[in-house]
Amino acid sequence: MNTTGLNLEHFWMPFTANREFKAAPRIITGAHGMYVRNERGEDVLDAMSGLWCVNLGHGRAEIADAVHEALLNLDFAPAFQMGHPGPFRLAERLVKHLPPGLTHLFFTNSGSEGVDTALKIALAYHQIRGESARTRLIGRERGYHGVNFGGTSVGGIGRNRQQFGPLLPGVDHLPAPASPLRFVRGFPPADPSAAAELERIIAVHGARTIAAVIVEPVAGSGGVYLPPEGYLQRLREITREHGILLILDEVITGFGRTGTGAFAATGFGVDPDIIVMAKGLTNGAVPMGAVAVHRDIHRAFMEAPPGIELFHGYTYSGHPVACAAALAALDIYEREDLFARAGRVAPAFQDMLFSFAGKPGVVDVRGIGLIGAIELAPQGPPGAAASHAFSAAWNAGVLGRWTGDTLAFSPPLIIEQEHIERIHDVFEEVLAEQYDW
Ligand code: PXG
Ligand code: PLP
Repeated sequence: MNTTGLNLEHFWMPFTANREFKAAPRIITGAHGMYVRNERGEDVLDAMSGLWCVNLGHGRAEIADAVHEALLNLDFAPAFQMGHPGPFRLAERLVKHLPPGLTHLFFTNSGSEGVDTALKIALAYHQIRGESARTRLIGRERGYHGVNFGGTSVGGIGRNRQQFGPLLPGVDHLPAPASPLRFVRGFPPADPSAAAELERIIAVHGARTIAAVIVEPVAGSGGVYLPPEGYLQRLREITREHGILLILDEVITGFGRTGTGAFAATGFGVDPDIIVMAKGLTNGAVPMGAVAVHRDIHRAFMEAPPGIELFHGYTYSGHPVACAAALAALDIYEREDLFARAGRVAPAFQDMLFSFAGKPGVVDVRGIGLIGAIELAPQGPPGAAASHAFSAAWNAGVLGRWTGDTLAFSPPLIIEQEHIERIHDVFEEVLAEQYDW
């Protein structure tokens, strides 16, 4: 792809320091398999699955063909009061990978829309059951739930909230579980006080004012933090006891990322009322999100008086092209047995990440499955250390990701040993230079 003469001025880039970027751009011009291509036409190993989404690797011809065919056969169909086969087929296929009770799907165009949809379903569910006082929503510090108003409100990353005024009223945040230990592979040891905070919030407001608790099984964007042993199960017990819905935001952890099956919910042994997914659903090829709800929630809506059950939906809910991409992606996940494969390659990937433990400048390593993080000692202002390492790695041929002083990794599930070694070698070189090893 020729980028000569590319005018960088007019596109306002998301979550980007636009001025710094445009002074020293990093342009991706193509991608295939485990690699993206830089402006010079060189392959750069994608250790991030793009943005945690290209779980099958880039350039899957099957997805491209399915999208092409869908565009020619049915480019668009109205989603309200009309149907087409795509979302019915896709919903049926997804149910097979979800925890047993989650039997109905609502389609959106992104994780952010998925989160706001899930929150609205939770509020409406209580209302139709005559519990309209249940309006409070509870998120968690360090949580990321996208950027729409609901997700921003329950999100717990300060910088993502502070520009936008009062946000939704009636939102509380659980504290982020804090592990006293560093370099813990997998789940940190149990910390009963973390989930007990939910009981404190319930005592303050009264359970009958609380609609839902939303958490990521593994906090991704906030820096890859795993739940302590038993933490999610305890949140489940408390929410169930008090009639509060538990929403798991699996936008990152879904589709094999944690190496414990299709979703973290089943792998981690927690039984949510609602799961939000996106990203790996279409392998990132076409924007799409989805909200899976428990049959009891769905049934409550279907038992309401006749008429529209939920006053919510997007022009592009269940878009035929997105459905085609998702169905093709599911074919590949299943045929190549990639959810299981992620579990098999995970130990080698985690070995590689944890080989950095104890090196100067490395203050923590965290991870499970094919998600992980290396937290660096600050150098200058917050974020400077990890952004420097990220840029140096990009220049040396590996695409990672940084958030705060943490480097994040989330490679495609098709990763092989040679790629694991390449990630290791590049980051060893970069960090050795940066921290004078
Ligand atoms: N929930 C979670 C848990 C997410 O990780 C969203 C919702 C929102 O999805 P959309 O499709 O609206 O972006 C996400 C998205 C990063 C990064 O590197 C993370 C996300 C998106 C972009 C960058 O931290 N997560
Ligand atoms: N704004 C206006 C004026 C609209 O008519 C619509 C949809 O019809 C929207 C926003 C929402 O767009 P979407 O359904 O793509 O989310």
